[in-house]
Amino acid sequence: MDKLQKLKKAKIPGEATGIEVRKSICTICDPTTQCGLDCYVKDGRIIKVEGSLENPHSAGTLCAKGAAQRQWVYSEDRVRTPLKRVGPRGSGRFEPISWTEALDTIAENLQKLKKESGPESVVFYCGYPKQLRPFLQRLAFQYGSPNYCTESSACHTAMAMGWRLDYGTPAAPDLANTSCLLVWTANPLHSNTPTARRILDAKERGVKIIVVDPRKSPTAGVADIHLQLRPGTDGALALAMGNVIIAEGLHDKEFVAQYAHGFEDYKAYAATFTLERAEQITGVPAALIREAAIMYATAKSAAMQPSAAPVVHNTNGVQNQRAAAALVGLTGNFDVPGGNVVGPAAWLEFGSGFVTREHPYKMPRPWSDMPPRLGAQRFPVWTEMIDQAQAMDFPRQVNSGDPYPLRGMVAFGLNYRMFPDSKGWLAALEKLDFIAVIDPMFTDSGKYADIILPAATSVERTEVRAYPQKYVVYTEPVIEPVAEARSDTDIIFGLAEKLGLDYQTLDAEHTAKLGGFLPNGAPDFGAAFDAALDWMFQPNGMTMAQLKAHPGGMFVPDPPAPAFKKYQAKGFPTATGKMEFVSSLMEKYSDRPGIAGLPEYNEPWMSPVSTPDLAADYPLVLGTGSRLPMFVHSRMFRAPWTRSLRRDAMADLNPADGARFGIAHGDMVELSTPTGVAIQVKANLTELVPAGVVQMYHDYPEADANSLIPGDYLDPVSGFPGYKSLLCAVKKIAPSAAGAQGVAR
Ligand SMILES: Nc1nc2c(c(=O)[nH]1)N[C@H]1C(S)=C(S)[C@@H](COP(=O)(O)OP(=O)(O)OC[C@H]3O[C@@H](n4cnc5c(=O)[nH]c(N)nc54)[C@H](O)[C@@H]3O)O[C@H]1N2
Ligand SMILES: Nc1nc2c(c(=O)[nH]1)N[C@H]1C(S)=C(S)[C@@H](COP(=O)(O)OP(=O)(O)OC[C@H]3O[C@@H](n4cnc5c(=O)[nH]c(N)nc54)[C@H](O)[C@@H]3O)O[C@H]1N2
Ligand SMILES: [Mo]
Repeated sequence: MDKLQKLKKAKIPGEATGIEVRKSICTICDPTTQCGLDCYVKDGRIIKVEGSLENPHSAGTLCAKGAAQRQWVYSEDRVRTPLKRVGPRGSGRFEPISWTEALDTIAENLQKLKKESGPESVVFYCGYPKQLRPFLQRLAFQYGSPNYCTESSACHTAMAMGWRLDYGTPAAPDLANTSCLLVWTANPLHSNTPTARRILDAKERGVKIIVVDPRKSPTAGVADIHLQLRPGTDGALALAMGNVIIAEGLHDKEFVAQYAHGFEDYKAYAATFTLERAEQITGVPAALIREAAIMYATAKSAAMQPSAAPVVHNTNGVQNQRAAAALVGLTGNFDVPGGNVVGPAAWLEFGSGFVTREHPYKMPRPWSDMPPRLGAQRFPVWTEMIDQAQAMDFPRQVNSGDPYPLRGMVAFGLNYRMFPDSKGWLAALEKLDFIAVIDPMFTDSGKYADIILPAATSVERTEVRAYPQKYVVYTEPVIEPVAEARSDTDIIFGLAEKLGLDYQTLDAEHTAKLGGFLPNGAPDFGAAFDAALDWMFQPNGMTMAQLKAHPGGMFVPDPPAPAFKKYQAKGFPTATGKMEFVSSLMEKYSDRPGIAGLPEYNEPWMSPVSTPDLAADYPLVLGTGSRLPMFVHSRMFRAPWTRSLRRDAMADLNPADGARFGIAHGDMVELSTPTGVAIQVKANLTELVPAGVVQMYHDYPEADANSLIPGDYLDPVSGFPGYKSLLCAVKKIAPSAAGAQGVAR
């Protein structure tokens, strides 16, 4: 082989090989991860990807999903052109159409629905993607619909609500400076590689680590203390820890006296959670609860690492989250170095140490100017706190027409299988008069749309990301869009133009800069994107031109110096101006079941304790969706590399339960819940899950865990589903084809 061929084979970049390294961002998984991506491009195609070394967040790493980037970008399942449905809903029969026809069709239908049933009859939905959100929210509100909702109806927001009900604001763990880390609860070793690395670094520095988790997760594996609780009992555990801390006199007396509201009531309530009672409820040995409480309260500084999901994926989720978060203030760890710190929310509400004008951009009109949004009657606490509609109420409102009919949907990244009672969700979707779906992939949800538009992936579009290291990256497309794909924001700008909305008016200066290109000039959507971001980033003095000059990213210039205990001067952004052990907002709605001023503990609605009759037939606790490292919701099943890492839909079952129910590793089992629905999966016997608990990953197209969960199994505070704790039964239906293979992980 000659030298050049060798260089080409080794994919060495350079003039001779024609291989160029271009910077992008992997957006396959979630925004707190999103690793820097070095794309090796030759002849307009990505031939290899690596992690960007200079990115301080991901530090050159990529996970299995990121490494399969090319299989995602060049997937057979990509939508190649705009499509018009020609068969019945769900048939999958579509015909290619032009972009002009597609956008015109969507605009005509939206205008028609607005005229006939009001703009509120159209739902603007965004699934997993994040970058387009401020733009879509603005589009919805300018069109006049309050029904802007996202996958955050099931992710992150309820956790933030828990913190905000206590403190008025979330507070992030100061991992770099802490001496004790309480992980309540997350498993970043599977879900978030940059955070995993920081936790392992902390471990090496000698930081004490406590992990709360029903499973022996890899993160629990590095803990000094593992509190292995029964799913959904977080509130009881937290209240018992609070009780130990107060009884031992380890609480911050000055903080609770001066800066907290309702401490005496909390103290009295927590006192009912004795160690014995807590052990009975949670299954965690009393001595271990006590040891963890004392370790956390006596550490020089202690930080709590929450997650967007597991605690709040329970019917008492927000209350449980409040009880856990209350320990931070109780022990004087709120807004102090090494504790949980309050910083400004930056781009896409992701704390990066700088301020933006994102909020005014996405809220061009107040809620009071629009009809009530989805979920407003059913989830009033959510509605008072969150600038979005609660999508969990979608099936109910479609079916009842109460308080008004819903008739249309424009959805960026829609997956009906992420919602509880997924089949009911799909049935509601089918009833709409008009659906447009925008997705890079031809999906099962897309088959129900009238129009499908092909979305570009992150490597085909401009991407802007801000990281907690106060680092911002602006990336240009590294390849031409696959077939006719367009970026989500271009599609939104295009729709705004067709709808004749005054979308680009930001302020006089920026409107002038845009030269009034909308609605009559030749649209330059790239310029519109940059101008909008320039406007949003302006308070911080950072411009897109500056960012473009640093393709791998740059540190935020002159970020404000971190300040601590800001509440001493400003108070807390709550109704009382104090940290609220008793929440004023929750008290307002405390006549409703499951809502109370104190962070009360309630059993999961379905559990061996709350519904013993059901438990006689459904003896196991079902948790769904604990993250697997190779999949991310519905996305990576379609990539052969990642799918090969776990080929079959499997439910995790403790070997003791295997023995109890006569199930061997690899057997086909029927997994059913009191809904009467059952799915067929393989049994994965593993010590990862405790006896009595079954864990099933969600979003498998062939075995949909969400079809097992009732649609109204929702936390009344947030509307979040109780994905992590209900009841189920397992029954062997066929022996393993390969025979028992012993215990696997
Ligand atoms: N049972 C159970 N259910 C759960 C959970 C659980 O733990 N258990 N977790 C919940 C949580 S926390 C979350 S966040 C949700 C996630 O739920 P979803 O957000 O629905 O996640 P996905 O199905 O992966 O993504 C939706 C669609 O977005 C598309 N997409 C990807 N990138 C882009 C893009 O750049 N542009 C556009 N337009 N589309 C794109 C994908 O192709 C996919 O079709 O699931 C929730 N559902
Ligand atoms: N590889 C991969 N990474 C992902 C995702 C993915 O799908 N795949 N999804 C992304 C998204 S959308 C999110 S929201 C995050 C979630 O990130 P994480 O929260 O870190 O991940 P999970 O596995 O959902 O939950 C963490 C742990 O919660 C435990 N758990 C289950 N039920 C309960 C309970 O009732 N109480 C307590 N205290 N713990 C419980 C589980 O055993 C699990 O080990 O991950 C993100 N990262
Ligand atoms: Mo999530």
